[in-house]
Amino acid sequence: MVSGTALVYDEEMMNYRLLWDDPECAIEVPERLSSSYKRLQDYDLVNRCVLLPVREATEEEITLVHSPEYLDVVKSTQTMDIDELKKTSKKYTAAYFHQNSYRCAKLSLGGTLQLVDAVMSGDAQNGMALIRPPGHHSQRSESNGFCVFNNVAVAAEYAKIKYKVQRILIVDWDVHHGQGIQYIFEDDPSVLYFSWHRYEHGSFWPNLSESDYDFIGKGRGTGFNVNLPWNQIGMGNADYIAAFLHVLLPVAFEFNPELVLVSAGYDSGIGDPEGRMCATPECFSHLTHMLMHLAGGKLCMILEGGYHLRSLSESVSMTVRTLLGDPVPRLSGNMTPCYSALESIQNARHAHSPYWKCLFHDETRLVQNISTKGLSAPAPLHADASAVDEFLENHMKILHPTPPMTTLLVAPGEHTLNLLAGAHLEESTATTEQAIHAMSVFNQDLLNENLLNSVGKMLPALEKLVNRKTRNCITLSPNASLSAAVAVQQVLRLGSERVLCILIGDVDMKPEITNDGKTMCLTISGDKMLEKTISQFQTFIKWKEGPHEGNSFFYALFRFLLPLAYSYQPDLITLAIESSRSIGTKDIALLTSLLQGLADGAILAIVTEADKDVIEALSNVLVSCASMFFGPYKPPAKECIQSLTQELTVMQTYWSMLQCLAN
Ligand code: X5A
Ligand code: ZN
Repeated sequence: MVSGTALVYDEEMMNYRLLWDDPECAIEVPERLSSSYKRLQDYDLVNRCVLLPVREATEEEITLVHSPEYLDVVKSTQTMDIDELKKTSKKYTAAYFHQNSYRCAKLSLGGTLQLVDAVMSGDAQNGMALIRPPGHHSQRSESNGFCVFNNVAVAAEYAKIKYKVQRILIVDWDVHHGQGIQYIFEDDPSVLYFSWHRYEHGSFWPNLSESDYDFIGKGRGTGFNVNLPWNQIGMGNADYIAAFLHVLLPVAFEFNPELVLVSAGYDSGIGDPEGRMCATPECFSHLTHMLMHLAGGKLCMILEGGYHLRSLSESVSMTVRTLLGDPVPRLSGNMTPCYSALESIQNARHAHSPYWKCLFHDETRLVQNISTKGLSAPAPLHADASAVDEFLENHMKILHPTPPMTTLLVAPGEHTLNLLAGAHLEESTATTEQAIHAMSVFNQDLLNENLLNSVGKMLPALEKLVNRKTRNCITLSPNASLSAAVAVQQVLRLGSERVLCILIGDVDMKPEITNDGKTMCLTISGDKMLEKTISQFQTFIKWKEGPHEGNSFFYALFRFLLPLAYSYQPDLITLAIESSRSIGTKDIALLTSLLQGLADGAILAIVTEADKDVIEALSNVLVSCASMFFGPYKPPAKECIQSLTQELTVMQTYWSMLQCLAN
């Protein structure tokens, strides 16, 4: 199995800077690199990565994207004096050259290609390149927006040629539109480009009409360019997560890339003077975690912008930490996307609905009158600069520390434990009296010795889970849903405040749902369901995979299950999988893995003892965070969509992350 996170860094890329007075370019400083690297060291993350040296990109590599004439211009800056450098810079927009620019741009691009080589060859699972100059604004024959060579665009062409990759996803989470990448791939269906960016109806740099949601690509590339313009500043965690769940991820899973490149700019993070957005460093953990589920985990992060040094370095650290497999921290703040964000999401979904099956199931329509149009001043931000600095200074301290063990296994009796290498076996057990007591409110007809044993073993494990002695827990039980019902009751007693309980299959027993919001219960079953949603804390969907191991489940995942979970913000998740389950092992693995973005990864998975496939799938996900491959998208059965739509209609009035329409 491929493992390891690569890190590309070389302080030589600090050897160029702006030599004259230019307020627009002054923010792009060498310290962007050193402060990010320093923070990675502080968090002891550098030691855990495989360090890759940079190299110079060759002329042949540079001209995969750039014209030889432009290469000559950049080359010629090596020997220029200040006046000539200034004059050359002024030929372009928001660009500056230094005598070392050419050398650093070659290292920046070469470093990016080193990362692609490591990930494509299997030397590393994923990685990050800390480089400058950035790349996503640079065009075939033009420097632009501090960018000299288009690192990510060249990397995509390079991967296509060297590794015969047929589908590459580029995710540009920098706050500026990477128009350079868009121009290079606008007619190319082998590269899906997604970018969100501060836009404000075109009043924000680079002020292009082709940055709007209705530019969707050209010719054969139509549908393969996804723009999500933000028309207001102040976008935060909820807006970014909603954008991923409702726009990027469904399309990306349907596209089914073989490699994911991220134009990882952090000017979209809190405190940045360019972006003026509000997303906290933890948000980048979530974005990273979600992308780790594509392309068998082949994920390359390539630094672009990011101008608030503290925010940049914290967000870079959260990204690398997540690539390494550490638990994803919980998001702070209210999980309600703002109205303007919803409008942008609605329009992007509508613009792409003819091209992607996953968007076609829903009703989509354009926003009639965009609410922010005609506004002269942007909405004011709530947080002032010193509050932001204080927040960034302290955010790591308020995160839960990483639990000492990853997985605790509760397995009564003899079991094929080799499936769960790396898990710790729960040794202690509660007394029979304690087990009987814990089960006293449940149906006594279902009680038997096996079940008592299993529950007795589970009780001490629950304490460790609630007290974060273990990140997650896998429990084998003769009756998964009954064990789940007992577990929910117990963890509430132990101090959990919001427990999300997911039941898969036909279940005997449900946890008791009180309307105090302390529990939310979600059932996925293949049968026609008699029950209808009666409360915002209880929901049922019918979902059934066809005869072939299908790949339709991610529709339910992104359209319903994850938005619901992100709205509810559980502090613990119980997952019970009955052998009567109607969804495949890959579906369960993907669901479980993505749920690790919630509740600091505190998941209790309860599986029927006989279900070897699920036990193995869960252990891959929960113990060793293995990467996964999914086939092409197969649209779900009509009745599944129907059942989901019916539940959505009710639930979205309570849980705002479910909404895809602003009006
Ligand atoms: C890479 C990047 C921003 C250029 C802004 C010019 N460039 N106003 O973030
Ligand atoms: Zn930027």
